[in-house]
Amino acid sequence: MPNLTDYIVLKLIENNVTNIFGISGGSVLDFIYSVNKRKDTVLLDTLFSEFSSVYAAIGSAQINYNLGVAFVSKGPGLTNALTPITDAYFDSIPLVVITGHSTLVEESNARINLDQDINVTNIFGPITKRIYIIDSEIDFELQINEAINTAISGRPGPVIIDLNNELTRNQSIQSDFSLKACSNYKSNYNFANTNILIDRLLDDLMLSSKPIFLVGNGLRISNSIDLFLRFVDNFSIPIVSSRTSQDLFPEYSGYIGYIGSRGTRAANILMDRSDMIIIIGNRAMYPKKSESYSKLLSDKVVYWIEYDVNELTRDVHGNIIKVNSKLDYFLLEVNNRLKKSFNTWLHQAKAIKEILINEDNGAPVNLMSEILRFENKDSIIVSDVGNNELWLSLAYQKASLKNRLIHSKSLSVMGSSLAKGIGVSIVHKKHVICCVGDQGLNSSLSDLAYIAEKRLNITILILNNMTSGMIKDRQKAFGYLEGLLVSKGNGYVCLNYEKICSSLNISYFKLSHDDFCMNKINQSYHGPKVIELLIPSDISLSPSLPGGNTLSNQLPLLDETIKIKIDEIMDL
Ligand SMILES: Cc1ncc(C[n+]2csc(CCOP(=O)(O)OP(=O)(O)O)c2C)c(N)n1
Repeated sequence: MPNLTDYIVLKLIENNVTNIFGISGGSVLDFIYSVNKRKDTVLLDTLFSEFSSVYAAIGSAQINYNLGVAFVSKGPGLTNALTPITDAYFDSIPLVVITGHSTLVEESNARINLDQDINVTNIFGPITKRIYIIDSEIDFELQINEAINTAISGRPGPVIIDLNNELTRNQSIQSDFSLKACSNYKSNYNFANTNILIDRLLDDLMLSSKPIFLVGNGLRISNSIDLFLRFVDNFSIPIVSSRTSQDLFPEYSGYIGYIGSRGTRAANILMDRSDMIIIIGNRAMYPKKSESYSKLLSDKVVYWIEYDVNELTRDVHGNIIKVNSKLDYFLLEVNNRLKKSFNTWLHQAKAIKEILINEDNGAPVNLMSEILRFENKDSIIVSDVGNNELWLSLAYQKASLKNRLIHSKSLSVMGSSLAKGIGVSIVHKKHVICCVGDQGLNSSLSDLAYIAEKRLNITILILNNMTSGMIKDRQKAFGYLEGLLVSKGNGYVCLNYEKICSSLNISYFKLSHDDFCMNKINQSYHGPKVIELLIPSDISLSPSLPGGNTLSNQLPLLDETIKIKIDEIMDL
């Protein structure tokens, strides 16, 4: 009969987990050896840090919409995992992190109660859906089932399973696999007022002539993309998204682009010109202090459809009407009851997108879009953080790519893309492109070494502007001109990636931002590859939005002839 950790592995396999990532330690040995017994079905991988291992598990979860699993040792192993666990919590990624303990760290006023250990609940409580500290075999199966169920159901997120080592060491405690009923995770969903508000929204839609959907990744998390697309065709309502959700439905012609201060012109202008906004699967996190967003929202009817009641407690702009509803329920209601179509407005939106398609580009976006097009159509693209991610978004839009694009969203962790890419590559087996800035790469060199050592089919596209570009831009905006700690000669260290690649036996190609010689790159190469794109340090981001400008007025301002064309389209 299987022992307790064997039982956990069985449950993970039942949930289609094929790869588990982590760093070994005394407190998780029983679990690891149980996984190894099932290596026909589920494999262990150990990256060079807990940070990277848990990010690999996150990547594996994001690509398959499946449960990600990681193991870390107690104490420092767990604290090293704090950033990726927080990331999974913010971005609703289903994740189980297994750890262990021999003695529980008590609460006291003392600074430390036990060497090499922490009070897990105090530190991780606020950034997990739940922590399961398992100290007894009574209800063990029930707790494991509930833990997995909690991670994947409702609004997904991370849970920690902290196993008592005496319990898992004791091989005589076994599970009979009588699959005890899972206790269902209780969602925060509550129907109060939902129907009244949907009635009101439908009334407002009848009065509206230019409604727009603003969507976000919640559509993906709730598995509602197809449903949404099916209905949206009936509604004829144009769609814009948050930047990090730009890959939700690249094939759909009614998708205009992503909004924001660094958003695409067409999406921003359409938002400005709309008279009603329906926010769906998106967190509506507009800074209350932002003049631009206040101007945008103040003359419109705005509904925010959100599943998680806790999310709705956030203080938002006064115009936003909060509707607590499941997305599928909301979409079905609107689909069944809306007796109006917005075809003219949808045509106007598409025409505006058409004439603005080339307004958001420039160096290095044009070359990036060529490189991305040149690489495999099926590649999964993983983004890092910094100016490079904003260029990547523009390049993705310019090249009309349809690839899956994984962004670092709410927590925006610099240097997380390579580890996530490793998780995607190992689980998904497809070619991965990790797009990263030089500072981001410097902080994930151990992941580069791992990719090289494992000969993973990953291309690393380095946007090397020899500076921490986003922070340098911020310094300038604050009036600090020196480039302290962010540019060469000012404390910032630039590495020679060509030499690093050569020593790691990674295929290496260099292009400068005005060098469109794509045939320098060995396209068919299967294995670790670096493309270093050299970008002058002083190229800054475009378009931008100075504080207070309406979203339509990004800089550089549009040519008068284009503005006139937009007005003509809107008058049709
Ligand atoms: C772990 C972490 N540390 C610091 C930051 C703050 N940060 C955001 S962007 C950035 C600069 C990134 O520089 P680089 O990777 O060279 O990209 P670039 O902006 O030049 O494209 C920093 C330090 C962060 N997001 N995450």
